[in-house]
Amino acid sequence: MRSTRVRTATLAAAAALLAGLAVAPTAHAGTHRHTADPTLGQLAERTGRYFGAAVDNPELADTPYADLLGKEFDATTPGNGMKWYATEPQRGVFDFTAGDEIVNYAKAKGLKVRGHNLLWHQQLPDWLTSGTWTKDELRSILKNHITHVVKHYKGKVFAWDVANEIMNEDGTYRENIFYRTIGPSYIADALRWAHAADPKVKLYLNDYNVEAVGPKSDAYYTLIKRLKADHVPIDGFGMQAHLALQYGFPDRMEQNIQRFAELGVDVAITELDIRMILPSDAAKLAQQADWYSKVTDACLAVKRCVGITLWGYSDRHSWIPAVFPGEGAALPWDENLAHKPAYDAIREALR
Ligand code: 9MR
Repeated sequence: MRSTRVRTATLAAAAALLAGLAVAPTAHAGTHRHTADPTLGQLAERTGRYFGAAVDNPELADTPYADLLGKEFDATTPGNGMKWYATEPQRGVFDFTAGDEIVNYAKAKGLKVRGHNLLWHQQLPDWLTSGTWTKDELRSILKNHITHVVKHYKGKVFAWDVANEIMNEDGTYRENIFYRTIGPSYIADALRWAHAADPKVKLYLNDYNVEAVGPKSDAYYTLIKRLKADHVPIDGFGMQAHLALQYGFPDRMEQNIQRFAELGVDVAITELDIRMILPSDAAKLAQQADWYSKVTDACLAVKRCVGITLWGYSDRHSWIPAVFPGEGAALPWDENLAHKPAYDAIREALR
């Protein structure tokens, strides 16, 4: 796969030279790219994939940031705008303001949208977490939520993270409110309800620390295999890929992507960022660049790896410093929206 791409690129360059055309230089300083250079989105499209970046609603007011996101990428994910606390703040009362704002922005910029997410143990509304529910009540609450949200975004999102972060590190089920009250059947039910509301949208399970082969990804492998055998609608597995230099590159990532593809589901890299212990320096930025290209290569090596989404794209807006004090610098653009080495590394990998 790799050597084919390299060969194709070499042939294209040779053909361009024979035709007397100048081959555009590939190195870029800052954000000043030659206007004819393809964007990350365009480079990914040439491989049949997308390259996206998540965006949170307040960031849309940062005009230079939102403009660059709209130019460079061909897909986006709302960082928070479609989560349960935002979409159903009171029981049975739906509010699509935040999600719609992102969908409208994406439409104006020509980006496609990944829906994120229909159920998660975090960012649930208080009415849901503080209530005491019977199994039947919670099933009906979950069904109603999924049905309303998926119907509202029908035709507007191409995929949904239906169930987010439902496994523990050791591969056991996370004891979230749905598991505790309903049992593990809530997962298949959620997928079936989402499919009933929009039969065309791609339905994913999504989690972090599943990029390597290990107990957590094994649990998803077993679960998806069983869901498939039971004819439950499941289309994809999302690897968030919140990586950190100090923990090492995920073991056998390409093989891991490949084994899910062989189960008959798509794989997407859904929330990629690669943090480091601050301050950053040239060596860490070089290692980060190498990792960004390794993740891109791993996705490109598997036909069913359909796209990559960064969790934001610049260190100006990133969830990391607030959650991991002393860590950050995780994205391919810096606070001033200038390219870091990771940016060129991703371009090279996509070519
Ligand atoms: O980026 C999101 C941040 O703004 C929120 O405060 C946070 C709440 O936990 O969620 C962040 O996004 C998460 C995503 O929805 C699921 N995977 C982990 C992401 C980073 O925490």
